[in-house]
Amino acid sequence: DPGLPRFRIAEVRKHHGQSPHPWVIHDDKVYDITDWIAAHPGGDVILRAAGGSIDPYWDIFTIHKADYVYDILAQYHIGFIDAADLVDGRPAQEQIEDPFSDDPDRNPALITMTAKPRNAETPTDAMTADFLTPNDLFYVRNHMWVPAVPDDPGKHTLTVELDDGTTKEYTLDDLKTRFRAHKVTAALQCSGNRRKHMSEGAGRKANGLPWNVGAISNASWEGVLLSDVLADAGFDVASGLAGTSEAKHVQFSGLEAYGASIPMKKAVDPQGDVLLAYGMNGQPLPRDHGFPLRAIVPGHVAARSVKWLSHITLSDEESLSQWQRRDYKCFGPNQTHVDWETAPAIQEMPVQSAITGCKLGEWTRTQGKLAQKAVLSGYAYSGGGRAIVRVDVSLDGGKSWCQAKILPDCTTSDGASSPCFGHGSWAWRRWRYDGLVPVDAFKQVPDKKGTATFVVKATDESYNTQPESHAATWNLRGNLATAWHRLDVCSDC
Ligand code: MTE
Ligand code: MO
Repeated sequence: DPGLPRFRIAEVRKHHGQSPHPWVIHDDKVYDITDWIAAHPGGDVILRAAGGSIDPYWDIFTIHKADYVYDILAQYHIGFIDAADLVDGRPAQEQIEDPFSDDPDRNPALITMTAKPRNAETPTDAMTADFLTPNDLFYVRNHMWVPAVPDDPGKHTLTVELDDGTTKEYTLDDLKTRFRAHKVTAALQCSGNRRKHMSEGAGRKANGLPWNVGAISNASWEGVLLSDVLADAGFDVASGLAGTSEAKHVQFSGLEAYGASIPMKKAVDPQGDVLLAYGMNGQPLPRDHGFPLRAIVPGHVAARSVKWLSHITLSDEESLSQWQRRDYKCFGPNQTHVDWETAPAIQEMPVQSAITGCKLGEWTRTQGKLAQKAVLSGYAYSGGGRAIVRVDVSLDGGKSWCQAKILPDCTTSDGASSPCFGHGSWAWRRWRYDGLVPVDAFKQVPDKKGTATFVVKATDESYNTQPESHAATWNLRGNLATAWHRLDVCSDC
């Protein structure tokens, strides 16, 4: 209705998220969303956009770009933006809030994939320099903006809702003072780690950020046990353990509307070490990693370790979020139009390894043949707390193999540089290999002196090992790219 009133943007701003009548702008139209909030499927995160334009948020939550969403919004249309505030029919760019304007500063050494939202890899030289990745070099995977720091972090509240609907609230101070603190050393790995290799190796582009080897990092986390908090909130942990509770899943939600869930079995497993963490490597959680509180689900895909944790809900159902139901699942290489319901959500991770360092040295002779010294390093990791038992390295493209030395991190033997906390093998293992590359492993390529292909694959304690080819495990979302890591290395190039 073109007869509706015109509003200046300054007027719309007064109808912010805490006002009694929140408004939003979409294109040049103004909507009073007061009555929509309770019905909004994404919850009251919609208030983040109130007082301004909803469009930058819908660029993040692309799920909204559907006709039915516009139809819903149309019911709340109350007016238009005054022509004085429009440029080319839209509110001027500088008048629109940037959802990412409050994101923290980052270490420039991180390899940025996308700035808004922030996605960045650990730089290769820092990958396995330390057993525990320094906090400011830990990879970052944000689907949205980083929620604002609460005025008083100790007052940040976590709401725990049991399956009978009863709720209990804990402030961060409550968690720290009323429960025993635990430390757990655990790697987090994004299910998209090495997706770039999958696309290149299979010769088919998989959808998603083209992560290299750096969407995995390792840290020591400090917090309280999820099962202790559930017990305190009134949940019968023994029934969860026995599998007799009605609640089968523990759903986590973050302040910016991200959500995911884990099976009850993992949540209450006394050896599962699921933490509500507020500390990382002896410091408070950095904002990018979930300050002031996050879930840490060791051995599982990092997508379940929900950051900026504000709600825990026990349910007979998995989280309804798109990240539980419409993403982070794998299908066959032929399945390009998928029925998401037919595959389980990724939880425990498969076995993975990568080469993160490679130095060629001087030429020498071995058994009468010329060979070049090579020093390789990298990581190996498996999910479910399964220990890495062997790392195989090949310097000739997979024809012959040797075993890398697994560094003594996490062990009690002499030379252990870092102890590990927790019941499972949740941390990554670093490996080193000193070897000789036979001269005939370097294939002569025009313009290059010679290229050899180095390969690594790891095996875990269940004798699971990595697939040889990415073609065999290619999937449309490029999840769980765990095929042998092949690295072409050029001598004297
Ligand atoms: N939690 C919230 N609230 N929002 C997010 O975007 N990303 C998930 C998980 N938890 C995410 C989240 C994904 S996909 C990954 S890989 C890890 O956080 C990344 O954790 P990190 O940024 O601390 O490395
Ligand atoms: Mo992820």
